[in-house]
Amino acid sequence: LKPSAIATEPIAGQKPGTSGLRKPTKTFMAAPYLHNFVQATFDALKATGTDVTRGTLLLGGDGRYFNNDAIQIILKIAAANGVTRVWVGQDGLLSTPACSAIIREKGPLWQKAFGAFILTASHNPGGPNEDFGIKYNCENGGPALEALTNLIYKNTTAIGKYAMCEAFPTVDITKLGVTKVAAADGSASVTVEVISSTDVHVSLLKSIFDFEAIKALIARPDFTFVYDSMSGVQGPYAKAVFVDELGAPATSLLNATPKDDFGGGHADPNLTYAHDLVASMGLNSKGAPLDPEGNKKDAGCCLPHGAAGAAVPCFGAAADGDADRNMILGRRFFVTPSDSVAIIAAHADAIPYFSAQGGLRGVARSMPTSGALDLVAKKLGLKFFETPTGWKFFGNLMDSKALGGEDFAPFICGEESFGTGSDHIREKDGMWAVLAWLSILAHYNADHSAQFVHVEDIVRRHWKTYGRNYYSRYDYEGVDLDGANQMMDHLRAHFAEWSGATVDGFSVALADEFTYHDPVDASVSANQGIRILMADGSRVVFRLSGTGSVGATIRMYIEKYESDAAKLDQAPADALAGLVALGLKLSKLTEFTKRESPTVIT
Ligand code: VG1
Ligand code: CO
Repeated sequence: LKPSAIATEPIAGQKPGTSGLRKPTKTFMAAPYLHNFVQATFDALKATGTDVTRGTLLLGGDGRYFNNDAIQIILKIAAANGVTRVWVGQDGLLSTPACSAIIREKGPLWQKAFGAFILTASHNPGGPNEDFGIKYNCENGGPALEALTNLIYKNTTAIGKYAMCEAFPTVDITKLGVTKVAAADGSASVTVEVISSTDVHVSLLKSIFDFEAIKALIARPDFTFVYDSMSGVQGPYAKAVFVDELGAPATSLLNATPKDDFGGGHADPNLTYAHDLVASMGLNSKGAPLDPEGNKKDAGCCLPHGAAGAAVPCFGAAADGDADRNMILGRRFFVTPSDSVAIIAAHADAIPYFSAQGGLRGVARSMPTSGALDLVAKKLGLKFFETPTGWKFFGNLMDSKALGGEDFAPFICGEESFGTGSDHIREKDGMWAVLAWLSILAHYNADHSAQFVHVEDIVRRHWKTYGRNYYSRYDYEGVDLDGANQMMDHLRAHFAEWSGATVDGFSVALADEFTYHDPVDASVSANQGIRILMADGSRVVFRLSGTGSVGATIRMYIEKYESDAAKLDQAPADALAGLVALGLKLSKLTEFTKRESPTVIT
């Protein structure tokens, strides 16, 4: 346990983005890239008063290439920095929501985790030629706030040495159990415990949802569903929840064995990347039914007429690499993430966690997420917040009471990027969202002899009540950074003149750059996206992604609100065409980036 001080030099570009530091795997594998970042984090923790010698450090990742080597390296650095207890997920696996749950729930006070290193680049592809990532979560279970990530970054720019116990043994992380490593003179010791990856999170979910009701739904002979873990970390959780707890057949699970390259796929649950699932739910990559007449032909719940004549399940869902995202599909029906969070909020009483606390009190969405949630908040009289992109901003709202402010809990929040969750943890939770939808389905279908109420029926009913927020996101991935910055500067230089003007027939109420004033800690986050807001509530928003690892990704978000009952059934692409054209014209996107079309439309 003798720490060595190893000389190192700053490495440029170690600035955590929207959710941690993500870079090509090869960059991370080249020592001391990971070492510098981990040491910079420990230095930041010490400088901000976290005593890492007490409590436990949690360690695990989404199983991507380099996951387990990184764990052994971090163990050596943690030991040298005075950490005395570590929990490691079995096989090195821990989903992002499970980490948040374990930090919050596991252990008696003296053992409680003070934080976690989560090894993931989330929805970015994995493998030796793809991306790796690391992020630090704090003792509330949420991602480190900007004050801490800025300090970590600052430390990486000035680092001169890192500490490492080079003789620390390689710990077998495949078997549950405790390894105690003691100094030769007995003066110090480090306890590494390999823990179940799934237990804590699954018990938490069982305390939130009515598993018996969901079990009864799944047991219906006419109910079928598929869940695609996309070869990410969700597989073991999906087995534990759906098969072991809810009695679903193992054949309901797709890609449920974690792979270090996610099977060569892009573990991002959307209409483009989850193509197999999407096709098996009877949909094309635009979210439109492959057989538009299919649902009318099918009586009861789930009968044939899917892709290639296969049976189309009643319900489908998918997770991303680190299992914090979700995609919700009905039979031949795609639920936009913005609608999903609004509909879950509107049905919160179908979930015991909320009904037992006297009902939902607060909701929040990220700025680019559609206004569907706002309408629910208004109607139900809920506290409502609009935050910048990234889950860390929701945490302060959930913790408001603990921080001496108002109590907004119980709380639901979501992002357009397939992220949904509540204040049961401080990360988005892919499994939670799916169980929320199954709870809603169980609620509508408690009478097993009645006509089955589908996901599509529930969503259409919602639109009838609240109106429909047509929504789409255009992603331009891997564009030249200079071009992307020039485009944003061009928008910045011009939005003032569009405010209040009529542009191409659109009446622009306000065009600005979103700045967030955190109502809890009064921190200010500027430059959170340029928005062009129309008088009728329609919007076009531009942002640069903060999760890419090379070049830039431009995101253009388009939204149109429609309350006319006769116009609720348009193809989103048609409903949004005028706004897309306006956004492309005002931003001069093609001129600045030379891109004629987006990489992905979600
Ligand atoms: C993207 C999404 C954002 C999400 C973030 C992390 O960020 O837009 O909503 O919170 O990814 O998700 P950006 O900066 O690239 O737009 V995950 O599942 O990759 O941790
Ligand atoms: Co993720």
